[in-house]
Amino acid sequence: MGIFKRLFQTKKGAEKARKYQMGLQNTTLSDESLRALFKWPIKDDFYSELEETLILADTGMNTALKISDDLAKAVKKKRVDSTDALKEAFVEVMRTRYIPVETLGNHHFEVHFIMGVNGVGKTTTIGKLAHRYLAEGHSVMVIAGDTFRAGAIAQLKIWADRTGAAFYAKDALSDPSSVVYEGLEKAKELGIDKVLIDTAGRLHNKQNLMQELEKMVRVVKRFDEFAPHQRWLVLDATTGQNGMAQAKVFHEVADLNGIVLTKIDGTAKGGIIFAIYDQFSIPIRYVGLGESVDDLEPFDIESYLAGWLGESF
Ligand SMILES: Nc1nc2c(ncn2[C@@H]2O[C@H](COP(=O)(O)OP(=O)(O)O)[C@@H](O)[C@H]2O)c(=O)[nH]1
Ligand SMILES: [Mg+2]
Repeated sequence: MGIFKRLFQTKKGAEKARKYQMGLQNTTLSDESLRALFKWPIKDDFYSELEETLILADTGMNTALKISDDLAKAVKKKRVDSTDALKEAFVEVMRTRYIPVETLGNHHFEVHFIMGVNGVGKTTTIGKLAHRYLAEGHSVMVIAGDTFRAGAIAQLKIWADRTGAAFYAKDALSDPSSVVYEGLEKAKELGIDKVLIDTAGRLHNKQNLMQELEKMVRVVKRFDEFAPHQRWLVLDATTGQNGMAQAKVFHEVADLNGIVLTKIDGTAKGGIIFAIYDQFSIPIRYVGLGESVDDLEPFDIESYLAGWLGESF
């Protein structure tokens, strides 16, 4: 039985992987690249071709070299002698490199800052997350901390209505920190346990961004010294290498502890998340696979790589 078939044997695993596969249909590297490359016995120039292919998938050079080195070592060490064992070694290398061993805290009251430049999918991701958390039995409030455009507030309201999440906003151009303060007061009053805060993504002025976010952080700490618990950067997979610059700025400003990679239902491969992990150790939390409410899946490296390799199972 092939490695991916084996991995997705359980029904739940298979459903999840199929969802990725559908979302990644356009992403799948074409036959000339990864899929064709992963054949035993490997070609003489296998590792340099792998590096090129990974670079085309937006991992950047350093990360491509690291992955390729790790795989070469694993192939030797594990005495790989079949196509399937080769794929398995690749999955294992990627899992080891990019999935941190974490003990996630169990928070009663969990505040999320959802950050990123304009248009990456912050508001949409908040809607999808609200839907997911509500389905898991949590109570959820979304707060319109992006007060820069009235349209952004209205868009968040639509997601709140659609999902049934509680909603807090003030007028456009209100001070985001005061919106957050009042929103959190309301959330406490209602006994909400997951708060999702939408933020403005005006990256062109780093000083402003920093001041605004720092002020918001001070405000949430009045409610919980460990807040904001989740400081996630939303990245648009189609941005490619520019994602690295975005991660750098937001990490400096907000000490990120999660990445959400959106729009991998397009043609982009999203390899930038691995480059970002290599550089800043920020784990990948979720991937956006489309525009509707349930097109958000927890990041699952096996499913992701199955999509990359165009594997069926
Ligand atoms: N195809 C696709 N589109 C997405 C995804 N996430 C967001 N979008 C779209 O990207 C556009 C910008 O999203 P929005 O949430 O307004 O971005 P924001 O400016 O960061 O809040 C909208 O048209 C969304 O429907 C995704 O995972 N896949
Ligand atoms: Mg928005």
